[in-house]
Amino acid sequence: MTVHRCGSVAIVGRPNVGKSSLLNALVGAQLSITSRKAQTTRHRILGVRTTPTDQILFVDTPGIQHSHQAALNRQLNRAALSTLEEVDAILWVIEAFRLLPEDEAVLARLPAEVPVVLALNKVDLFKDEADKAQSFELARQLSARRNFAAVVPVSVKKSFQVNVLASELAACLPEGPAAYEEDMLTDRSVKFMASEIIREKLFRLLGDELPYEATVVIDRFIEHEGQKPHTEIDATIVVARASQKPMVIGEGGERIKRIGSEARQDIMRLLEQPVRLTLWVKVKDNWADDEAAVRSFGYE
Ligand SMILES: Nc1nc2c(ncn2[C@@H]2O[C@H](COP(=O)(O)OP(=O)(O)OP(=O)(O)O)[C@@H](O)[C@H]2O)c(=O)[nH]1
Ligand SMILES: [Mg+2]
Repeated sequence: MTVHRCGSVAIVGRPNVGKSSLLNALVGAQLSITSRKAQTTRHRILGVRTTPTDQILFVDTPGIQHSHQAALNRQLNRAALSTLEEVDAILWVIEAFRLLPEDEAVLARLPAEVPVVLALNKVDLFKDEADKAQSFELARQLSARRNFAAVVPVSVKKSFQVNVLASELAACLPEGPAAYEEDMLTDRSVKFMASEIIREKLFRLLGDELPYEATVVIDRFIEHEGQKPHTEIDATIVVARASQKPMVIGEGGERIKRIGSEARQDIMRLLEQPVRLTLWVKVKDNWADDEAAVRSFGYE
């Protein structure tokens, strides 16, 4: 008889290595937003993967980083690091082709007593055999420094070895029954998911122009039932400085319109009903530096 396993896995790594992309691939749903910008993830996101033999409770975390010392950053690091002590296993993600000082800092913080699976992500970016050999050498050197439960090269982009990674992680978990219903994917509310989708569009459409402190607050979220069910959402994009407001709005309001229409499409898909979305832009001076403001936006 095969055993059933269930437990939690924290996904950690420096910013931008593909942690949230990997979570979405492992769970098979867009639960955690992703973008080219570092520090896209700001909250712990739970994603549940259920198979007949196991259930893995993945916790996506903000990228651990040390270059900025603003209050927002301290909160993000705290969120990521405190998760490490509470889980049954850790998935440490790096880019397959390089190890930066920030990766080293993460390695140094992995608790000794928790099993760690190392994922070498983005192997689709290898240009030739030499790149591959270099990555193999990197994996060998890291394995000499820490006894990993497994080392798995993966590519989220090419869907390469994502299932192999899941099996390796499941093998690290304790025996036990499933903690959640089979169809449960996350513990986050639809309201939270809606605000995250808007933030993703903001990050993706403004790219490097927008400082990373921008955030989204849902002011109103009303689910109308009856003959024509639909959801009405008012949301405010909060930027740190007055000069950032025109960037978000764009010429003739073209930017904010695009953010709104792309976000609305995704939220409609999530809620499976029509959505009316109204966006506002507000300036809040230096909120990323202010502990009280960071807390009031829900980053704890
Ligand atoms: N080429 C390639 N790009 C990838 C792969 N996985 C993720 N990416 C890209 O890497 C970027 C960062 O991905 P995220 O999933 O947001 O990274 P993250 O580690 O969650 O980043 P933070 O939340 O900022 O810490 C995005 O542009 C992804 O599309 C992959 O397998 N191959
Ligand atoms: Mg992320």
